[in-house]
Amino acid sequence: MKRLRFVLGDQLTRGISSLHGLDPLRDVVLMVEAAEETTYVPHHPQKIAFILSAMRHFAAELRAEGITVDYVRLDDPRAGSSFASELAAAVARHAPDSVLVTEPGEWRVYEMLLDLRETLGVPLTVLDDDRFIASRAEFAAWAEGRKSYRMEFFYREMRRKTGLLMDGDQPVGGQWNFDAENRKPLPAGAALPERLRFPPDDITAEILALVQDRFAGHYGTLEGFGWGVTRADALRALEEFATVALPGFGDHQDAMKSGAPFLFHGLISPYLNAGLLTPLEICRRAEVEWQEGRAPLNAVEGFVRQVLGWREYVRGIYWLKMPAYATLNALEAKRPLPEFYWTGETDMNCLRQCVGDTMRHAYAHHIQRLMVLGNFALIAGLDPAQVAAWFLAVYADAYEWVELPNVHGMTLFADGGILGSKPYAASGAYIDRMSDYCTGCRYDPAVKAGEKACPFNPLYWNFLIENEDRLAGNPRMAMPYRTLAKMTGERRAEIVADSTRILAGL
Ligand code: FAD
Ligand code: DLZ
Ligand code: SF4
Repeated sequence: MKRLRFVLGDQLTRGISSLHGLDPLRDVVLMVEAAEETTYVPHHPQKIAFILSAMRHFAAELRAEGITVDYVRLDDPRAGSSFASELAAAVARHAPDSVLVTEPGEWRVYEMLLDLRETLGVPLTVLDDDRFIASRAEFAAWAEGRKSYRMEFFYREMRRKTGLLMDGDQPVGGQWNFDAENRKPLPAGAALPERLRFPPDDITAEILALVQDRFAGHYGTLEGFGWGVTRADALRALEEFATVALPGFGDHQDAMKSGAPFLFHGLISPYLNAGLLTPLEICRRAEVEWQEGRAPLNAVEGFVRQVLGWREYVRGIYWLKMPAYATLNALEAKRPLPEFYWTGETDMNCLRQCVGDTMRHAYAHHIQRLMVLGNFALIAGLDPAQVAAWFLAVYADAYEWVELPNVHGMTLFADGGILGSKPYAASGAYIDRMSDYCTGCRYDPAVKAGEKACPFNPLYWNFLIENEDRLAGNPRMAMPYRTLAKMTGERRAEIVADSTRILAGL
């Protein structure tokens, strides 16, 4: 029985289900650098370089084991343009008895595989992706019959299932969640850890030249590319995070600082999402740091909650609600994405800093994404589809299964509350409290109206005014709506006038 095993660019795990039971004497592994995948959104060049280099390294590791890998390069003259055309061509080349592939991370690719089943001429089996802690079926069973889904309850199930940070059936430390301790700003002059970056080897250097040649027009710079591209690199990055940054991860998880996007964050999402690390192993590694007394519980629980809770939860929501989820727009937001998301050219320093970090590193940490880039998109009423396309393009870790629920659910409330219970809207005061951005800004977060006012201030209240019918009844929005109700008609008119001027200037 000869099997063709198709491995996608975010499935670079030796234990992936499509490689189970591989027979090196008969089977062929197919990997494809596909033009369509590199261009379906204008990916950041560092994202393309990371994926292609990691793919080439993984293929080399498989070959070193004696496995036959049919690897189609982007610059290969025989290369077609898409997964579909390359898979069909590979079936013609190898005449396998069947094709195996692990379920992909994007609906678009999943549909393509289902369509191919009809036309490929050999049986194609789509296998579960067992790298996730909860399978799609398990999440669907958890969601079944619930009036609302909330991450916190799902997370507790995952803690019980894995035994992570558990003492019998109770959470260690007597509490499931230490989030309240994880909101401290960075003290002035705080020492930050130097973070590990990886100098390109020969394979990566070749890829960087290819990407520079083909994708120079894409947003973002290749200069200073420092991502690891192998499992060994990713394990080094994990060790560095666990020993150097994890102890500070909890306290300063929400802090932001000019020119310092990495702070105490993991910098591991590209590795995790591409398969170079698995979620369970990184949670267990973090747990050891707490068990050995080297990292506090609020840091380790905070980290584990992101991976075991949020990451699994958003994936569950994605597969439960797609394909309709991509078209939801509960707040009927329609404004086009402003050009400054692509250029960084804006007087709002927080946005300039976060777009700049994104362009330089294909990375920004969670609060930069949620409370600056995302918050502005929410309160300015930007079109969710355009915002989602931007987030999918610009980060090295972006795949639709994780990006879309974060954008449509967590950030823009475009899903009307499927993923979270309220929109994370905030005024300039939040950004001022959690960052040093406002000191370098031409606007003032303490000024509420007029030309000098931080644009986030009027836009925040304008957002509440514009969405009063939709949001005023939400119990978690009661406090701001009570404040809004106390405002005079003149103050409301001033907010609307300032917001109209700001939005017209976008
Ligand atoms: P850390 O801060 O060190 O967190 C550890 C890990 O927890 C991350 O590596 C990640 O795997 C996981 N995690 C944390 N928060 C989330 C979350 N909300 N959803 C899923 N996993 C989470 N993450 C992606 O992996 N890909 C994306 O395309 C993506 N798009 C996002 C878009 C928006 C608008 C927002 C608000 C968040 C998005 N996130 C995305 C989640 C989060 O911002 C990144 O996972 C995180 O910044 C990655 O950096 P890190 O590895 O240093 O994370
Ligand atoms: C994002 C991406 C890019 C840029 N290039 C490739 C590629 O050339 N080959 C490949 O197999 N995968 C690539 N990917 C990832 C896919 O676009 C897609 O997101 C995942 O395969 C979905 O699971
Ligand atoms: Fe951003 Fe407003 Fe602060 Fe300027 S003043 S950095 S626009 S929050």
